[in-house]
Amino acid sequence: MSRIALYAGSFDPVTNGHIDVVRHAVRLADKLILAIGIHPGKAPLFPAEERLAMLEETCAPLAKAAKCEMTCITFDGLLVATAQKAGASILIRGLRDGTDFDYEMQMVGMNEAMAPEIQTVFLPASPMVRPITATLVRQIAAMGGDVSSFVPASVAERLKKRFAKS
Ligand code: COD
Repeated sequence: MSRIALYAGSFDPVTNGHIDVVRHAVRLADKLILAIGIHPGKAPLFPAEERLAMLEETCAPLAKAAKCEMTCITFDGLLVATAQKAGASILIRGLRDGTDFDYEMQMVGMNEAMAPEIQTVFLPASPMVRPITATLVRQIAAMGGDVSSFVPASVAERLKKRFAKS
């Protein structure tokens, strides 16, 4: 039986923290779905198509190396409904600290009540990427700071271009 896992996030933009999670997830699943959540009321820095492109270009090599099939999608609405529709039996979540843990435990409880057949798996952040958040990366890039330690080079380049325009 093929093991399908889904890892959802805003990925605005994908960071080395997200990539660390993907690096571990591709070893657990036969197929990994990277799902970008679209919030109708929230204006992202990067449009969904660009976030998809960044996920594809940075994560596909990891999936290939682990012989894991990988697809990137966007979704709105419920995470568990998206997982069910995609045939995923595992929800991957990254854990950085106690704040993540408290929030994630609430989500697990609610998601499990709605979809008991789907198992959430927490992957602990590696020490080097633990402090990274996409929010801080956007903030640093907006102020002209160097984000090259926090995101892949191609993403740093897109951030530079994005803020050069504004
Ligand atoms: N190290 C390790 N993990 C990390 C790091 C890092 N440095 N940075 C982020 N992560 C992990 C996060 O802990 C999270 O697990 C995941 O990566 C995604 O992070 P983000 O910040 O990109 O995205 P979130 O946490 O804002 O989640 C966006 C979703 C779209 C997934 C979320 O809003 C959602 O689940 N929406 C669906 C609505 C729904 O189903 N609601 C009911 C829930 S009970």
